[in-house]
Amino acid sequence: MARSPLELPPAFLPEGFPGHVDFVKSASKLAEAPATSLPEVAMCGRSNVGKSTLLNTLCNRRQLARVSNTPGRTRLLNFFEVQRAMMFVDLPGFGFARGSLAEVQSWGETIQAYLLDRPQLKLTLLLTDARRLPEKEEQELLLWFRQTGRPCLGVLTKADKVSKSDLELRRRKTAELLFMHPSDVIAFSSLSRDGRDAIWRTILAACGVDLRSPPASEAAP
Ligand SMILES: Nc1nc2c(ncn2[C@@H]2O[C@H](COP(=O)(O)OP(=O)(O)O)[C@@H](O)[C@H]2O)c(=O)[nH]1
Ligand SMILES: [Mg+2]
Repeated sequence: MARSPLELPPAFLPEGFPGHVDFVKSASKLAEAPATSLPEVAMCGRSNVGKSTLLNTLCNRRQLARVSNTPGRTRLLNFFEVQRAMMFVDLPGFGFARGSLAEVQSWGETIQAYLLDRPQLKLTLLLTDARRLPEKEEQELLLWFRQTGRPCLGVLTKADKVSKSDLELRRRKTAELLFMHPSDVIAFSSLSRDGRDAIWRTILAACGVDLRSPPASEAAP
């Protein structure tokens, strides 16, 4: 099978990383996204799949999820600055036909506009629940997203909810159903933190961030 585009050299990951994480803002449309050029990583998936929890675990924080799970913010794009080196973007969850049809379409358009037109987007994490295989909605999103030519990493959330042997089968089947290379789907659990470092290494490589060198803003002039 062809080599996965995400199979990059392992990135250096220091103990206790990341030290700084700040909520920047919520945006209801692309035009409201923060005007920075930091590389961005988006968390995409159904409501309740574990997007905010993944963001929390990656950042070793508890209250970040509170920000993205605040009523009124769950339908917005929430931007977090990480280590002054990159942005994490918690996207609104899809798959809930709550609200009017016009509202649902408008969130879909906002998400698609962001995924398609945001130049600094370096990696999209597509989350699916380990207990259920991807459905038409996720497959359609992936087929559409592949046409953009942008990199995507699959994350199988709540890995602690299925047995170890079942998990590996589900990981491979998920990759197949999402038209992805098997090594581009990582199983993750917020309880055991399994998968956290592998996801981080992919993020750092995709963002071109090497933690051995200081961020550009702190480098000597
Ligand atoms: N057991 C377990 N529960 C999880 C995991 N990730 C998320 N959850 C739970 O799933 C629910 C939804 O998570 P949340 O992050 O709010 O999902 P979001 O709507 O995609 O942001 C919460 O009750 C989380 O505690 C996980 O890895 N393991
Ligand atoms: Mg959330």
